[in-house]
Amino acid sequence: MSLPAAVLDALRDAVGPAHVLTDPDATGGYAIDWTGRFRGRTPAVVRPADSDEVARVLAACNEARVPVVPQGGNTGLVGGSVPGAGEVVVSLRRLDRIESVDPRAAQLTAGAGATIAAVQRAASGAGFRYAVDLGAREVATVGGTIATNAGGLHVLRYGPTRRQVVGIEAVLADGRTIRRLEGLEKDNTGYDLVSLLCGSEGTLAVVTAARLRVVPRLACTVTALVAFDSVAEAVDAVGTCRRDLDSLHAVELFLGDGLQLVCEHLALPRPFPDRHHAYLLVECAAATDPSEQLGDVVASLATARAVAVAVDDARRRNLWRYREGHTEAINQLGAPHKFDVTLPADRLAPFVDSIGDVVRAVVPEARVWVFGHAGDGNVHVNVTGVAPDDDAPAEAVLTAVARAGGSISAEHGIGVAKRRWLPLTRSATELELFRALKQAFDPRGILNPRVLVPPEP
Ligand code: FAD
Ligand code: 2HG
Ligand code: ZN
Repeated sequence: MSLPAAVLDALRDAVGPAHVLTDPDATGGYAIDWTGRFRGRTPAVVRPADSDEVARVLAACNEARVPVVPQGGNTGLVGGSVPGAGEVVVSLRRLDRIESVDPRAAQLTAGAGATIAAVQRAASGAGFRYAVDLGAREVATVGGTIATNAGGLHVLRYGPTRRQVVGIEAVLADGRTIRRLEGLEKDNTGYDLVSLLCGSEGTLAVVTAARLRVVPRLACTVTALVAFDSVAEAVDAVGTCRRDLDSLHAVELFLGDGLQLVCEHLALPRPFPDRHHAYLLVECAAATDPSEQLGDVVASLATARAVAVAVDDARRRNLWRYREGHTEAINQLGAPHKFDVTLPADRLAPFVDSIGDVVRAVVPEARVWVFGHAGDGNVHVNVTGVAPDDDAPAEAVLTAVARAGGSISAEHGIGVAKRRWLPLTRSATELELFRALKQAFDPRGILNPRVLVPPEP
């Protein structure tokens, strides 16, 4: 796992010797994922400062056929940012410049390494908001969220990351750069390369900057936590919220056992004196106070067993802790197997109710946790108590999802974790096109070669 001296020299030449890390003590953190499930090693972490340096780095690696893994915040949950086969890591974090918002266009330009929280702050400073929000906001980057087409908490209102991206600057494997940062909302001049790069998981090009839409900042936000006796009742309530709340901003689902775990591991007080089977976190945001509207709709839910409403920021954050704390609390049980799946709305409740048994039928010792973005039909199935390399949970969960007409990835992408199962929901013809695209963008196959695109059968 060492690099030819000429390649190391070229990398040092491109970014400066201080930004080519080779000491395992310095590179270790770049070679393990957030969950601890995916681990690798790398001969070098290269930290370019701008798109020209990225171009020089990729040209050198391409010339020598050295595979690379692009990396942003390394919060991805499918192993796509980890050098599992000794790849060079190209860290984009130094490309973190954010230009001021153009209020006439409601857009800003951000470097690939800017964090989502920094983009949110920049948007908010100009009276706008960046519509993408997720638990990893302080670390996840613009480039990483574009590469995974990240979803998050407000997809039901604003769509996923792809819908926020007006333009992209990206470097191809051979060092050539494409740049479409003019911010043209309408541009029908052929294939939409910007959209294609969203969700391409670092396999087609390295994103170096993006032109992003921002949305109006809504002055008033109110959040309710509602308890139900069954998942089916909670899912039906999602329909009522979608129909009756025009200010609906987020609808998140979690279950009684997940809440118990979060309360124990994060030392939080229980929200209600009684235990319930399913919980919905419903948030509304509008220019004028939506409390009354949300209160009326919640009061109309005959199946609601308990309700807590929060208007001020501190109390709202406390309610969100019950939902956002799931990822952190589950990780304390040991590296989980994570599945981010979408189901058609009419299959969501039966899926949530049955998936624990489906997994335990093949791995009896497994513990199964389900929570997610109920408004989008997207639930996260986390399985703990299983060895990191055991494929049985993936086989069971992803097959059940495909049978139910769902998608095996709603938001985290395919990465290395799910590549084997991509044919479950993508046809042979689609996969041939995937390979043809990969070949066109990256003929030597140096960009994230173990990620997303399955090899020829
Ligand atoms: P990384 O993890 O560094 O990389 C992810 C993928 O993108 C890899 O394949 C990598 O090679 C590629 N990549 C990274 N940067 C670039 C670039 N500049 N150009 C080309 N390819 C690149 N995800 C959601 O969708 N919704 C959520 O609600 C959500 N919540 C989360 C909460 C927590 C606590 C955690 C830990 C993760 C969560 N995630 C969520 C997953 C993760 O944050 C997202 O996948 C995010 O988009 C990853 O961004 P990153 O900068 O960390 O990318
Ligand atoms: C979330 O919605 C993230 O909180 C992470 O997508 C999900 O931990 C997970 O499985
Ligand atoms: Zn999620």
